[in-house]
Amino acid sequence: MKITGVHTRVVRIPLPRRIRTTIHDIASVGCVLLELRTDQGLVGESYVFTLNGIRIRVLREAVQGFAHLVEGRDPHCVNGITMSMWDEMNPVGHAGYPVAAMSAIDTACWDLVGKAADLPLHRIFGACRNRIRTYASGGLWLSDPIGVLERDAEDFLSQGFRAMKIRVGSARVEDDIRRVQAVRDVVGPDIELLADANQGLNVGQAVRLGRGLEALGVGWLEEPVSYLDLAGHAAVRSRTTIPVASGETEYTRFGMQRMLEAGAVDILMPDLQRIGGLSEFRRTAAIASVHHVPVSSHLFTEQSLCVAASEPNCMSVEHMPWFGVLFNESMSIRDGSIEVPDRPGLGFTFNQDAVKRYGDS
Ligand code: SMN
Ligand code: MG
Repeated sequence: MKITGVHTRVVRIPLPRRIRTTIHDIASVGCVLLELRTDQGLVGESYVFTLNGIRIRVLREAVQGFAHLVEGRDPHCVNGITMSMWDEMNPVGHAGYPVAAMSAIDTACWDLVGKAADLPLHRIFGACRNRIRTYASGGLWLSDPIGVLERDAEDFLSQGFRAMKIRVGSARVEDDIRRVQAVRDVVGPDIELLADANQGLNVGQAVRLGRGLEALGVGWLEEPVSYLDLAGHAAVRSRTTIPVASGETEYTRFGMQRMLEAGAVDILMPDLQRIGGLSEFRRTAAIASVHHVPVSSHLFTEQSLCVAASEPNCMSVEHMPWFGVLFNESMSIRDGSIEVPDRPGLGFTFNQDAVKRYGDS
């Protein structure tokens, strides 16, 4: 099988409401949808995105810019293809747009490998489960008043979730505690609550908040401080007993390795786009396993199910509903878990009506 064309389209998906975290202000997501076409008629699909569609044309160009390393090659040689991209991006560095572009191509190659074999990717990788625990992440925003938090929490329960994540990082720690307490009151003691500070705190604040959250049975404190402050992460870990989750902002297995070696995390959170694709995600899970650290995927819910179902130390996937409108297939959530689809490849294909509807170019 040979890849004959690298095709990209841009879509912009508006969010149900504008949201804020400590560092984000988001009204929409802009996606570059990638199609790798082949001489066999099979199409490999993947996407990468930017918040609010910022510099989306740069991202598209980054993907298209690798076309000459992809066209004419067999997607089964995915390691060879990613090696050439890795070498070529060396002058600009192994982070940012080039890694995102590599991620899109690597993931779409794997989609083709699965489709060519008529097998779901988790079975090609070596399956270890067919359901994976998830938590609801598309709500409980820092910009929401308590009434909205309470309504979101109820909605999540009615959708079948048994875990959910709230964004924290209010100006006063007491306000965060009150907000988490309000959600705890709605969901009761048996639902897992997680908290994400999006790097908005310093170590002292994070320690105070972490101790308060522990008392409310919160399962992890995510990105308590800057992702660059590995010593700060480690300090929060040593001064609290709440597990620290982080990793979404780092790039490639080398970035993950630095976090692990610094003792920065209890839970590692690779993001498919920033890690560099499914190949690099699998390597990262293996490296984390050497450190006895579990992995929980960041965003890219549909695309991460295959690794979550084949990497033994993957404990959960984040459920973000933003991108679901792009696909013909939807995820089934029951009793707090997502069923891993048995369809070939990634198991999710772009819905052409949605692509047209949200099309930006
Ligand atoms: C997050 C992701 C995307 C937008 C805002 C916040 C967050 C997460 O860090 O973990 O989902
Ligand atoms: Mg996060």
